[in-house]
Amino acid sequence: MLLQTTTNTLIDLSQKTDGSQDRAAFAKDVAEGLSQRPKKLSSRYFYDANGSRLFQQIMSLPEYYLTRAEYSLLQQHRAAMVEAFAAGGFFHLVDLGAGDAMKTKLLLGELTKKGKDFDYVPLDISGAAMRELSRDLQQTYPEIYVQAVVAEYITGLQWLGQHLPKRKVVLFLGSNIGNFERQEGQKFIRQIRQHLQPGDLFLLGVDLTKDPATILAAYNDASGVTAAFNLNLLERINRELGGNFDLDAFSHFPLYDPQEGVMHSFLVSEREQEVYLEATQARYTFAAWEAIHTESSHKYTLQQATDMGRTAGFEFVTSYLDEKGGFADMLFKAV
Ligand code: AVJ
Repeated sequence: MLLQTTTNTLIDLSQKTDGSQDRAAFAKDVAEGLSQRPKKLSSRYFYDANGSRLFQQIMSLPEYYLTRAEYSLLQQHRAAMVEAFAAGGFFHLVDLGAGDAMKTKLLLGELTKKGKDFDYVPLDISGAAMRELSRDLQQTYPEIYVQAVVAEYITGLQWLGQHLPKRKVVLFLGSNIGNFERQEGQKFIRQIRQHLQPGDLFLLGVDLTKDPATILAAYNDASGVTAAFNLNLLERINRELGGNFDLDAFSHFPLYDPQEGVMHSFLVSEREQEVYLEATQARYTFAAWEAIHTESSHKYTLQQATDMGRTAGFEFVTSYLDEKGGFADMLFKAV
């Protein structure tokens, strides 16, 4: 077979040129969240350079089963998945929140090995990650045409609805759906569906409900990496918004609600204190033991996830599970 090399492209749809717009939006969100009772901060701000590095460490923690479970289910089912994807001929493989594409590479390898006709469209908010991935894939898979897109999910979805003319297979892996509140998650999957055509495929990675102790441990690791990941949010506020959070006076507190199937993370103020932010020129007060809600990670039953796909305008095709039955990649087809 002749090895065709391609020149990868990178499309940057993030608006900022100097980060000023980003910082203003961040400041506004933080000010609003810290003025509410109960206080909250959004988990979308975890991922600065330091937070992304800490998340990489989380993925290899012994307690954090999610990444390993999805990796092993992809290893086990990649041949079947690839046949399902490629059944209709050429397709755009869209990877929402691709990051370093550690798991997607299993599929890229299989698709290439089987000589399937596709191109790869990783989408991520991190420009650095997309440049790195594009370079990396140019080396490892020179025959795959990679169009990396730097954008927020919604902007990216609009772009691909308009610019990718052929059949699409959209991946949303890693239980990233878990960070949406249930209604928001439902809305997001409907938005994905709105940018697809009947017959397009959608693969959704969901962490399934299981022993609460297993779930809690995954967000409360013995080595304290998850605590550092959570606290990094305050460090980022200090650095980017001129805050004076005393990191020693806040602690990571995880809580799993087995009835709602949701893992909550908090940062608890260990004493009464005041924090000042230069960006908003305002003070925020904390009572002793007052908490900031920083993250929800929703767990789903297979039935709940199937219903969510159907409600959004998909037909359920099949679920691929890991050996322990704790994690599923669910395949849907747009109707
Ligand atoms: C990236 C959203 C899948 O909720 O499991 C890991 C983020 N937070 N440990 C998750 C996270 C704390 C993770 N997701």
